[in-house]
Amino acid sequence: MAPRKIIIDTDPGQDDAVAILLALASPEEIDVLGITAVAGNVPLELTAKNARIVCELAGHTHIPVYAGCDRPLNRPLVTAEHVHGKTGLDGPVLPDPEMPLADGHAVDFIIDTLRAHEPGTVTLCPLGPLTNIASAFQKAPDIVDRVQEIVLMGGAYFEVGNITPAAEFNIYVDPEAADIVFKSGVHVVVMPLDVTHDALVTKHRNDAFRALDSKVGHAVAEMTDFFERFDIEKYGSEGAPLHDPCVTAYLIRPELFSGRHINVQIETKSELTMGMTVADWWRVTDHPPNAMFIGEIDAEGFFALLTERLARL
Ligand SMILES: [Ca+2]
Repeated sequence: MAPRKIIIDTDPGQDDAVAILLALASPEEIDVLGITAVAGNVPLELTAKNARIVCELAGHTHIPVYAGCDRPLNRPLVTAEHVHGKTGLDGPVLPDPEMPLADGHAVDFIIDTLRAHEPGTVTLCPLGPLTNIASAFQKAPDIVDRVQEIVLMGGAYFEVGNITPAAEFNIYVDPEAADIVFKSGVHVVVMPLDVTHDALVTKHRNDAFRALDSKVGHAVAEMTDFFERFDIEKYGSEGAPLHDPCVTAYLIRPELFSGRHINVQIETKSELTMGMTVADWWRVTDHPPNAMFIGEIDAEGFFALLTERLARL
């Protein structure tokens, strides 16, 4: 089978970095057409820089990286330096990128790419707030039907929230954008906290990254070392959840994941529960399904895949 063509929309972020590395290490399954940066974990200037740092770390300097929206559709930006550090990629010492940003706006790249390819052949992989994707859908409604699928990290049902008691960070930062995406009619595969909180980098798993004894292996080990401190303090878990790599792992080995095809809606009105992903897990309404909401991951298989692929870089 030909590799699946994707655009990675991202706000790196240590876990975004690992998601990108996994994609770039997997050319049999994934063809990365481009990377679009969005404001999220840290401001746009840093996410656009970090995306290029990651491409250079992987030795894939030919991948075009575009800067996109620097703030949510209609609210101020909320960032997460408390998790990811001041740079967004705290942990390893990595050189500033030499590769330039690609010319043009990320939103136009998304639009042009979807128009240039056969309908149903390009998948969007958002790993941050959905601002770029929603902006593209608003600016060029003709592209919506051309999207093969959206596979995203965001939301939560049983785990509820990580930035507020009710909301997961990516959705909370730009709930209006998320609302547009979930109502777009494009089939969405959702990797919520319910799943990513089972993808924990335990000491044993982090040692496996370090044991690769490569530039990439050490960098990934140091990145997870850094943001693990936050999660261990907060949740008392045995390691940091690797949220975003669940998206790229799904494209390679969907059988590692299982979920339910259900209706998912986004809260955009209530201040108390703003950005909540209201997932009809128990199918108590007759709202039509719009998403495959993932509930379980084979964590051992996931980390085996990740370690095996990172070894190639
Ligand atoms: Ca992210």
